[in-house]
Amino acid sequence: MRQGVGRRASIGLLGAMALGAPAVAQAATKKGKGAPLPPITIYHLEGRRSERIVWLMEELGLPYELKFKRGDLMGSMAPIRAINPIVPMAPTVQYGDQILVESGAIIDLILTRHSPGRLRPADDSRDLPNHLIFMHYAEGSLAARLFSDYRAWMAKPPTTRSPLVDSEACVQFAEDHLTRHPWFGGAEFSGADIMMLFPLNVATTLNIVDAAQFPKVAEWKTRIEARPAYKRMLAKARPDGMIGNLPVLPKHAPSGPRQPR
Ligand SMILES: N[C@@H](CCC(=O)N[C@@H](CS)C(=O)NCC(=O)O)C(=O)O
Repeated sequence: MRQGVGRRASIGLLGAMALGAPAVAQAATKKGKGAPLPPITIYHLEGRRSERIVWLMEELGLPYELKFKRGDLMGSMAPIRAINPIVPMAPTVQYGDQILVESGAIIDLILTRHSPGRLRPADDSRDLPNHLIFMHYAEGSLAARLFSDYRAWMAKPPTTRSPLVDSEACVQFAEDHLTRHPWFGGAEFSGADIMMLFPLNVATTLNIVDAAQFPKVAEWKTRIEARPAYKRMLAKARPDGMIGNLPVLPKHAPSGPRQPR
């Protein structure tokens, strides 16, 4: 079933291709129609990172097809393995005749090519570095360290935190940013917020960090959960709530003395 508001026919009438080089650079910071969107199919696992792409498309009002087997993560993985056997993971997105992976790259592609000026600070703004940092921090540092800490804990419950891999410090970086800015991209909601929600939810729901220590993150989550597009994503992509949860860590990890890195 196709989701979204079916705007494909109305987008991309001019696009950037008709413009000269300087105008293209300028147009990239303005709201515009962007290039025509090819057919998009999002291969999805409920409650997992593929929600980011569903949420993005709902925020932008762009059409997409959503594929998953309700209540069955293994069943949802089967078509992913069929089209993406080497690195089967969610999201995997069919984009015209191309297969896309990496949620950050997919979001970046859709924003820059198909939704210029939306959910991304202007090229010449002070907020663009914030947006880019958190677009990449979400997977490159935060998710990587959270899952590393989580797996280390499950293998051998620690007595003190690792000096090299420290989830608390990673979430604190996010908390500190939110004391200075309302959103991860700075002044306005952006793709960086979409990227950051999954690892921050992992951090607190699996008890990798103590949610009570990060009130700004909690307040940001409340604002995220009030967004109509986020609610539409939940209704379509997580119709029965979370399924297949990983075990929650038994108690909050005791913090050891922090070592120089
Ligand atoms: N960095 C990738 C990570 C994708 C990823 O690992 N997705 C998980 C679900 S959240 C997955 O598909 N895991 C498959 C498996 O564990 O078999 C991204 O951001 O898209």
